[in-house]
Amino acid sequence: MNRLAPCLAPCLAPCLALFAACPAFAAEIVIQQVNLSFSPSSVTVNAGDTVRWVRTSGSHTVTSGSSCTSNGLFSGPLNLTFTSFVWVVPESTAGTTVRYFCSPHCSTMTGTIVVMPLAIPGDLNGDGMVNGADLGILLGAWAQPGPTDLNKDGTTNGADLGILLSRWTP
Ligand SMILES: [Ca+2]
Ligand SMILES: [Ca+2]
Ligand SMILES: [Cu+2]
Repeated sequence: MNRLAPCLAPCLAPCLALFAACPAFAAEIVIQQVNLSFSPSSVTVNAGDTVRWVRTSGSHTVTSGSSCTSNGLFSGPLNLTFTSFVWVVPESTAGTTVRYFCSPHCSTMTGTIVVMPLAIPGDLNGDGMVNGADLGILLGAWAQPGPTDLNKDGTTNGADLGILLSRWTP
């Protein structure tokens, strides 16, 4: 541990700088156009992720909306000139399902993007709200380590209760 110490400061500084730039650990999700379909046709992403559609043949579009009707969220060509299309998932879509289609083949060439809800500190059961259910989980794990130890000090105690209450869903 002591031998590592001299390395920690110089090593951590660039890491922390990177984390600041990308706090959500954004991922890139690749969807391929395969003949007259998108593959995979359904993906699950987080806000801040990048979705990249990649053309393999033909002339298509990537257009948000359903029933051949654009909803204006995104739209771009996927053809010989534009071989990929990129959409960065905005926070405004968190907790929703985004549907899209290819304009020329819109009756069958469709896909869905399930955007996970934003993580809320104190939402221990992941239902998007901080309420009595989460309080019960926290109290049930009192004086124990684990996910209820919200401030990561090694035990579940009053500090964690305070964090949970400060995030209480109105
Ligand atoms: Ca909850
Ligand atoms: Ca704690
Ligand atoms: Cu198409």
